[in-house]
Amino acid sequence: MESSRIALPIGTALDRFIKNNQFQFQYASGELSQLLRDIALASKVVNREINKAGLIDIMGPMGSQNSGGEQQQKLDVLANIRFTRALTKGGEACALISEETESYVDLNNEGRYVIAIDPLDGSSNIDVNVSIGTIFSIYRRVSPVGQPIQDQDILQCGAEQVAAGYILYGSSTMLVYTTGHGVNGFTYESTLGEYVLSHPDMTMPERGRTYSINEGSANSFSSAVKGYVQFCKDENYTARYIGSLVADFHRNLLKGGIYIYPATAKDKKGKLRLMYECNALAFIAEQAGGKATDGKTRILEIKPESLHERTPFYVGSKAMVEKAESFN
Ligand code: AHM
Ligand code: MG
Repeated sequence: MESSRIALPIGTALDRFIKNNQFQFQYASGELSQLLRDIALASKVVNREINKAGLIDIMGPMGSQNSGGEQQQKLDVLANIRFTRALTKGGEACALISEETESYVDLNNEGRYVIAIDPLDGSSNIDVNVSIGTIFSIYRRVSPVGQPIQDQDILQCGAEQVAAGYILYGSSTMLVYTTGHGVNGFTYESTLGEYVLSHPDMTMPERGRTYSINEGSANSFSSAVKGYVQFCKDENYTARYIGSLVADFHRNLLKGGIYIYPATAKDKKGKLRLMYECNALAFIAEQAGGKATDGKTRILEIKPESLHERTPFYVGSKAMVEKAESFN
């Protein structure tokens, strides 16, 4: 993994870090840097709103449904508005794919980037003060700038991502991202209003002793998944399942572990969305030395056929993902 030209110390502000590492990006135009800043800014606004949840009327169901027919929470909708607004004003993005909207949003034909985002992931945890997250992927558009957006711009493989990241609204708020040159984590310092470098060059342990899977659905797992879960128990692994993908992923990134959302008898492709949940985390996992597959195929090589496509998801420490795959 390449490190930055000048290794910046812990405590460096995100803006400075982005600027310092801009040279690594093959299109060193500053637009990607601006996009990352736009996303970071919107996340600060979302963070403020999450922290107010309970005090004002922003908790609970919205009374509407998202692209997957799931109940939208008020904060889901609010977060979607915040990110959409920041990316629209920024001008660098030509299209936005979001969990919250049925089709993509056409932003600005002059923009060079396509963004896929889950503005607020972990819906079931929003109302109960448990960690939630934002997940984003950034792609270069394929069609010429100035032309209307085409399918080839939208339905790109995860391997085409130029940057990806997540924000974890947890015991502290963190932004973790990669531009394909390693993974760096920033903690939000609320008194300064800045993300500061707290986790430089993050790497995922080769193996760990934690497995994360919703065992409540065990009756509908395949015999391969049941077999792997039994293996984890035989090895006395620890079970940890928050039910917020970003939080479960982040723990495994730091400490080693595996997260699985498998196909089930009811959901043949699992629950998670390829384009705005799995691809970003797969990119980060690989950049940190981990692995992400659908149980067989590398996530980043799956060619999406539709915006809200689902995929089984195995992600985490490389040796653990490979062990889980060996049961298939
Ligand atoms: P969401 O997009 O509706 O929030 O669903 C995604 C979430 C993930 O964060 C989490 O890992 C998973 O759904 C939990 O699902 P389940 O309750 O079925 O285990
Ligand atoms: Mg989600």
